Amino acid sequence: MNIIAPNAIDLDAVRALYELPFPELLFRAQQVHRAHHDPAAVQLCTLQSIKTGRCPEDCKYCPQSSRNATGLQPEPLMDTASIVAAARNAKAGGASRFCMGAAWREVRDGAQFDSVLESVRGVSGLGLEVCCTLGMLREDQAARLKEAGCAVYNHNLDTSREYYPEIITSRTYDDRLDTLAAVRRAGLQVCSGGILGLGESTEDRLKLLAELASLNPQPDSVPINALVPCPGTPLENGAPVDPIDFVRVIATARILMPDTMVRLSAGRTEMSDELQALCFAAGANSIFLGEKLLTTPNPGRSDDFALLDRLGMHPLVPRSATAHDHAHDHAHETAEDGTWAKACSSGSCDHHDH
Ligand code: SAM
Ligand code: DTB
Ligand code: SF4
Repeated sequence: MNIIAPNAIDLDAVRALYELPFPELLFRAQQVHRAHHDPAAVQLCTLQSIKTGRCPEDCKYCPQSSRNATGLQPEPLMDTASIVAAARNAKAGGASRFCMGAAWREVRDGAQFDSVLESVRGVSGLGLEVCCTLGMLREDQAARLKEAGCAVYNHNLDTSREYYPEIITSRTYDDRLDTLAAVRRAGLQVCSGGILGLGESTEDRLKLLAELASLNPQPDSVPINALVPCPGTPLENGAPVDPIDFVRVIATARILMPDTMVRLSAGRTEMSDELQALCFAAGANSIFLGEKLLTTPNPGRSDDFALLDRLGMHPLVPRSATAHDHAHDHAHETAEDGTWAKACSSGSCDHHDH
């Protein structure tokens, strides 16, 4: 299957959006956002590193690459019971999606993959949406993940095709696109995004967005990470991304990929509440919840719930978790005045955490 759209998104069109006056860009992003999503709902995902460190890949940003002397304590593949226990905690803490990450170059058939499949079965049995990010994989492996109950596979393009070789040389951009195509063919949802702050230009960021938006179908979720500069990596002194530029990227992603979940991903510990609020206003509608990403810190759960509360926002209830679809098929729920979730604010809904 060709996953590049026949009418690939034109870079000039992406740039024209990105360069709009800020209020106009935000207005347009909000229009798209509320036509396709509940703008007050945020998907809450929890990450679990199920195999940590000693990765053979040379990703310059990554604390888990064996090429980077980061002092990270490597850990072998977690057993299924421990993973399911972590997932149960994540669910109790409010997450609806559980994402398992392994510091692997690629998935290899054998006992370790069988163990991951067993863990996927266990976690999906808890009623959580399961996402895996295990490196490159083939279609038959993706199909086995799906069969075990995995809904989504994360594999990031990370940056533009042109800038990519500055960051990773141990696998190619086309390797990444091949994995995404295999994931799609197997019927899994595609989660693919990138990192800002790798030393890339604005043009590289726009090319990344054009590349993601040209996937056919477009990714179901797009994580936008801000580099977490890790001591011992070549990017340990990476300059922080300009916050307004960051919001522009989120807004442009929202307009280009209307149905996609845009995830405000790594880097939130360095972001103010105000910046995160602007990102939500620009169309971000997903975050990682919990004190840890894979190996680096993330804002605490209670801080995040306090922020959502302060903003009058609420956790997204996944469709799979709803007994009926009265108020959850949000794409058809926009009221005449353009506001959302009227049915739920009546208090009669027992699915949203009001
Ligand atoms: N090894 C698998 C792979 O690379 O596909 C899965 C795990 S890998 C850690 C997942 C993603 O985390 C990377 O593609 C990258 O976008 C992001 N990431 C890793 N280190 C990061 C950092 N220091 N700051 C921000 N994002 C990071
Ligand atoms: C993604 O785009 N970001 C997440 C998830 N997908 C796997 C990972 C962020 C990792 C940040 C560095 C760390 O904690 O090791
Ligand atoms: Fe390995 Fe993934 Fe880190 Fe690259 S990003 S070094 S593939 S764990």
